[in-house]
Amino acid sequence: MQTNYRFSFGPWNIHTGSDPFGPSVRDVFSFAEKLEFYKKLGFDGVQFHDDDVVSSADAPWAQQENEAKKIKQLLDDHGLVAEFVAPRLWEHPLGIDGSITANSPEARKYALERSLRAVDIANIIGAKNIVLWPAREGTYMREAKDPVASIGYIVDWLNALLQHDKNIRILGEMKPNEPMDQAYVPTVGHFLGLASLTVDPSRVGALIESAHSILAGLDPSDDMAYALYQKKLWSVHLNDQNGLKFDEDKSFGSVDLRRAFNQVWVLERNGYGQNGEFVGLDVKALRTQEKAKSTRHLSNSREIFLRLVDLCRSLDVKKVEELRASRDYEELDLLIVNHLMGR
Ligand code: GLO
Ligand code: MG
Repeated sequence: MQTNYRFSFGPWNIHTGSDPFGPSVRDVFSFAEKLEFYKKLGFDGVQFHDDDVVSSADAPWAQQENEAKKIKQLLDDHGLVAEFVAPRLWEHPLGIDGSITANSPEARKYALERSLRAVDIANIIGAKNIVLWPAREGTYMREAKDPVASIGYIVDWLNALLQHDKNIRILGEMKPNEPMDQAYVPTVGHFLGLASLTVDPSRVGALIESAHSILAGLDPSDDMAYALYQKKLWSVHLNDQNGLKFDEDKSFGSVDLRRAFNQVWVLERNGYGQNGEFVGLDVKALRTQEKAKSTRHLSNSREIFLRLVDLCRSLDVKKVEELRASRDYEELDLLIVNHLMGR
C-alpha cells in the first residue's frame, strides 16, 4: 500500500530571521496569518509549544483553557489537526539552569507542573503526542550538576506525565548539544533506553530530527531505522545540516541529497505514515529571505521529500538486491548516484 504522506510544521518555522547576532529582518506574521499558509503550502498538521497555544503558560488555568479551546476551533475551521504539544521550558526564568534537571527543587517543580498543564492543553486541542525536546537539560561544565541524579529526574518526569494521563504518548526529540555544551540523553538510543525504565514503555517513543542526528555524528536514516524497528518512530523533524556546527534547520535535502534520499527510503520502505504519523519539517528560512517569500523553505522541503519518494518508488529494487548479494557496492554506489541524477 502506497503511503499518502501528510505534512506538518510549527508556527516557529515561519520566523522573523533573528539570530544570536542580529535582530529580526522580517515583520512577524500573526498566528492567524500563519494558519492560512498551512493548506496553501500543502500541510495538514500543526505542531505546538504550550505557549504557542496559550498566551502565557503562567496565566490562570481558566484563561489557558479558554484560549486552548479557541485554538481548537480555529484548527477545525481550517481543516487542520494538532500533531503535538511541547512544553517550552527553556525560555522561562525558572529554566535558566535547565528545568527537569535543574539543581533547584523550585525550578523542577515548576517544570513538572507546567508540563502536566501542557498535557491538559494537548487534550483540549486534540493532540495525543507530547514532545520532549530537553533544551537545557544538560551542562555547560561537567561539575555543574549530578549526572546520575539528572537521568533519574528525567525518568521521574516521564513517569509523572504518563501517570497524569493514560492516553498521551511522549516523544523524545534528542539533540546532543546547543544550547548546552553537552545534553543529557543526547541521542535516540539513549532516550529509548530510558523509555524501557518508565511505568509504561509502550507510550514512550521518538521524534527524530535530521540535524540532531548529524550533530551527534550519526546518520539520520540509521537513527530512524533504530526507532522504526522498535515501532517507536512517531514523528520526524526533517531538515538539513552542513556538518558539525550550530543547528542550521536548512531545507530538507538542500545540503546532502543522498542523505535525504536515505531518510525517505527508510521511512517509505517501513510504512512510516501509515499509522497517521506526520512528516514534520523543522526548517527555517534563511535570514536573507524577504518576508513575502519566507515560507518557500517549507514548500520546497515538502516538494523535495515527495520527489525523493518518487525516486524510492522507481528505484530498481531487484538490481539493488542483486548488487547486495554479489557484494558489488561500487556498482550499487553508481546505481544510486545515477538514480539521484535522473539516469
Ligand atoms: C531545536 C528543536 C526545536 C524543537 C521544538 C519542538 O533544536 O528542533 O525546534 O523541535 O521546540 O519541541
Ligand atoms: Mg526539532
